[in-house]
Amino acid sequence: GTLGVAVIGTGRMGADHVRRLDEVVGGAHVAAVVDIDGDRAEAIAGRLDGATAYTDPAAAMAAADVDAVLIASPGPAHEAALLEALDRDLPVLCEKPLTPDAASALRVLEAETRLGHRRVQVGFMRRYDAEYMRLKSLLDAGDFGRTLMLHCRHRNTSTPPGFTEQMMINDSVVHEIDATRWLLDQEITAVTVLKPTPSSAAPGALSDPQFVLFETSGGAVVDVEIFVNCGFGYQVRCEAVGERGTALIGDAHGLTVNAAGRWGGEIAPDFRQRFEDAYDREVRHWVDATRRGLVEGPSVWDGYAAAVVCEAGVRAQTAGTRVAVELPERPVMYR
Ligand code: ISE
Repeated sequence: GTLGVAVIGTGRMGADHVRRLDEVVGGAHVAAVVDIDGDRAEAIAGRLDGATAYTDPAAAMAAADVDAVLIASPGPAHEAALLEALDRDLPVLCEKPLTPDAASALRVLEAETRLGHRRVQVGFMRRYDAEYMRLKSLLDAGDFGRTLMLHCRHRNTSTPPGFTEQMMINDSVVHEIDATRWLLDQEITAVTVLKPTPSSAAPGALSDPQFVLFETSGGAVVDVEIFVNCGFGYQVRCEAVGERGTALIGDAHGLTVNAAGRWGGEIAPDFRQRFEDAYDREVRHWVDATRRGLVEGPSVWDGYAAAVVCEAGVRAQTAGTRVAVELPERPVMYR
């Protein structure tokens, strides 16, 4: 039969993943829908064939028809769900961030290493985006020589209520942290954050945009503009600068239009449209690997390393100075 998945959390991403498992990805079905809002879980489960609604993640994971877990609840709820799934040795796809701080990410890492085998794929979906994949192949091929710098821009139209300055690092820049580690195959060794005078469109006390700088173990420098209330759309760009060439992704994935004396393309309203293919490929890959008894893709180590860098980034936001990243040795299981 197909893989019975419990989807935990039915917010923007969770609801999108339910649709994806139900309509897009073969080989899986939604067996359980979990949300602290029971009515919301009921409403979504009611529209699917053979799905049961729960408010308690543990109860869903205990159900006989649940073979695997997709965690899409808010970051602070991830640790409990991950530990429960690892306790039951269930395969997991966990949305980023793995957890919102390094101590809790380490507890998850320890639980998986105690188990003795990988069970969790972390939802760094940019690794499944066609443009990022091409950039990665290009850099790996080595034609440009060593990569010296990455220039990244990460812009959101606007933030939902309650979006904090720390979330600019933990929820948004965490993608560039993983992309940097993955593209360069290096660790991030230091973070600096500079803040221009905030945009007048920034809500409340949010200092938006910010300029984040990484230094890496191989001597590269990476700059990230994070601008989460830019107002005009969702835009993620990355330009790699090598010794013998540069490559840029993120600009043109839709139509190019000529009209009324202008030339130009479209900008997606949010990440669900911009990275739709990446999410599809990611979830398809997870389902296929899981059905073959494999665990692939970004690991708990990647999630933990990102959490350690995030913590340094959040300190750099308030310190206003360069903060070094202290990463322990990578456990054998993740080499
Ligand atoms: C969100 O959680 C994401 O993952 C998006 O990719 C990112 O652009 C956004 O800033 C986050 O809030």
